[in-house]
Amino acid sequence: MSILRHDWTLAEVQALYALPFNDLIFQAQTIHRENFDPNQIQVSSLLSIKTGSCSEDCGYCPQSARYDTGLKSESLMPIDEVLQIAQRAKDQGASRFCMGAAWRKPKDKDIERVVEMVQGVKALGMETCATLGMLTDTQTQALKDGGLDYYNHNLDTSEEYYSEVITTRTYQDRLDTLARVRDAGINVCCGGIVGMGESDADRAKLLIELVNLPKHPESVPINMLVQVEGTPLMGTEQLDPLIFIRTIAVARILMPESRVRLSAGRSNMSDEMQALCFLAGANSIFYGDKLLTTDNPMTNHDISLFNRLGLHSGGSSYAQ
Ligand code: SAM
Ligand code: DTB
Ligand code: SF4
Repeated sequence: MSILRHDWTLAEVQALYALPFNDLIFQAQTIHRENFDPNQIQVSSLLSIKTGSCSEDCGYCPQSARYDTGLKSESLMPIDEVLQIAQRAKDQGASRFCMGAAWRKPKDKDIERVVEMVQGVKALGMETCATLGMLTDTQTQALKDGGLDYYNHNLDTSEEYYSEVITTRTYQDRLDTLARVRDAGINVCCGGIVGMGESDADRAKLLIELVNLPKHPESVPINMLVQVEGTPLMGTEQLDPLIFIRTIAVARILMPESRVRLSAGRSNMSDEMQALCFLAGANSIFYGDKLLTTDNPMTNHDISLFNRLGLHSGGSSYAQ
């Protein structure tokens, strides 16, 4: 067990980022081994249950109605279709099923349908996660009562850089939804995106925001921006992959007991880069050929990568 701190300073986090790479990875891997089985990776599968036509202006997102990305919009998927896809994901080895919807905030009648999906997915014996945008207290409670295990709601970046990327909702809106989810007793999945043109300080500040939440999020997805034609962030200068790996390592050190998820962007990463991310303390991935609307590595490829690295997805999550 590690000490869980909520008082990291910018100088301390920047000092971690500035360590020689080998020292940083050694520190992260040491902490990782104190808290987890180092060869076990949790696998989640994602499904977009409602696609596109979103009113928000998130500059990275192919699903915003404001950008012409050629994406075909789809209304809320029928429950039986969702359950068929969840069963397939389970058969392929996913332990958690995450349902994503392109909403600013759901309507109460949408929540009723999502609750039925949650109940159905749980009945298949999978953990459930949803990411539906901003929630009210009543909606959060309805999801909790329906058995939702995790809610994903990302802070995305530092508070300062946030307004460069999104103008239609505030950082505080996101913190408010996260507080509702935490207070309702649902596990929190919260992380961000790097490679959006943010500075080193912005990346450090995002991690400090996450660590300074009243409780560390149980899951911390670290996404590498997937650049999509038509979105404002298309053409952003590529982030040095070593800085991405450092971000994973710093997240591991700051949040020793959280699942750090190597999330979007794996399709553009080499096997060797992903191996370094696992060495740096990532112990969760999105599994399945699609993220929400963009490509993810083929399942066969991930199975072969796990075999080559001696990783497994089952068994105990924590170090004995
Ligand atoms: N609409 C809801 C919301 O934004 O809260 C839920 C779905 S939204 C697509 C979930 C998350 O996906 C975003 O917060 C963002 O972190 C991530 N995301 C979206 N587009 C991405 C991209 N192009 N690259 C990396 N991550 C992305
Ligand atoms: C998260 O942090 N990453 C996932 C999940 N939470 C919902 C989404 C990634 C989306 C990538 C772009 C797309 O496929 O549309
Ligand atoms: Fe809408 Fe979510 Fe995409 Fe933002 S990230 S445009 S809220 S779907």
